[in-house]
Amino acid sequence: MTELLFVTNNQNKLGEISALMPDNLKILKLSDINFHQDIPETENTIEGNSLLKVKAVNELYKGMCFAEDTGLEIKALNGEPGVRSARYAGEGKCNQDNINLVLNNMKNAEDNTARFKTVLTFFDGKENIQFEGICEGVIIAEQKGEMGFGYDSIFIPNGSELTFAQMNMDEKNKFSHRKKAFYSFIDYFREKYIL
Ligand code: ITT
Repeated sequence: MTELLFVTNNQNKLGEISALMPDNLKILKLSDINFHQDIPETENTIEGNSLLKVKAVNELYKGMCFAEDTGLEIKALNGEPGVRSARYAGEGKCNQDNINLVLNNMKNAEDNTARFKTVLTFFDGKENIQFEGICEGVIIAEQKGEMGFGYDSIFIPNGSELTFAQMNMDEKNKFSHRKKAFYSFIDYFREKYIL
């Protein structure tokens, strides 16, 4: 069976992508190739950090792999937290600190529109190709829901009344930025490798 390494240390992402993976493709985790390092995200764009993750395993792993970087872009905050989504409140701060800072910065905002943007980078053994997925929605004033991760509890995607954190994984995947990027990639992959 064709194997695809998913370069991520985020178990929630792994769960969401695993649920979407076609049956005839096998997903490999970083632990399957004995890669246990943190990958510092040092680029200043989502595209750059997505590429950097794939490059981090290139020396060790020569097979096909993919990685993705995701950011929450809020209009009233000029696209922030964006590429700094994981570190918005500063290095060493936790996810709740990041959420608190967003809610605080949005207190007087008139426009609450926002979007999640995912850029997936696929390395085919020779070259890299990128796929984008966007989910438009709004930021709410108070956290709602217990599921999901990251900023899910303050984001409602357009077309729903629930936050991502009030949805189970299958429901989130109906709207999600990650699913859109992943499906564009899988469409490309199917055509190229005739799955
Ligand atoms: P990697 O190992 O894949 O890099 P990560 O957690 O560092 O995992 P990112 O840099 O792509 O992932 O994501 C930055 C942050 O954006 C992440 O820590 C979450 O707080 C948030 N985030 C990403 N995807 C999200 C989603 O689907 N829903 C809510 N928040 C999300």
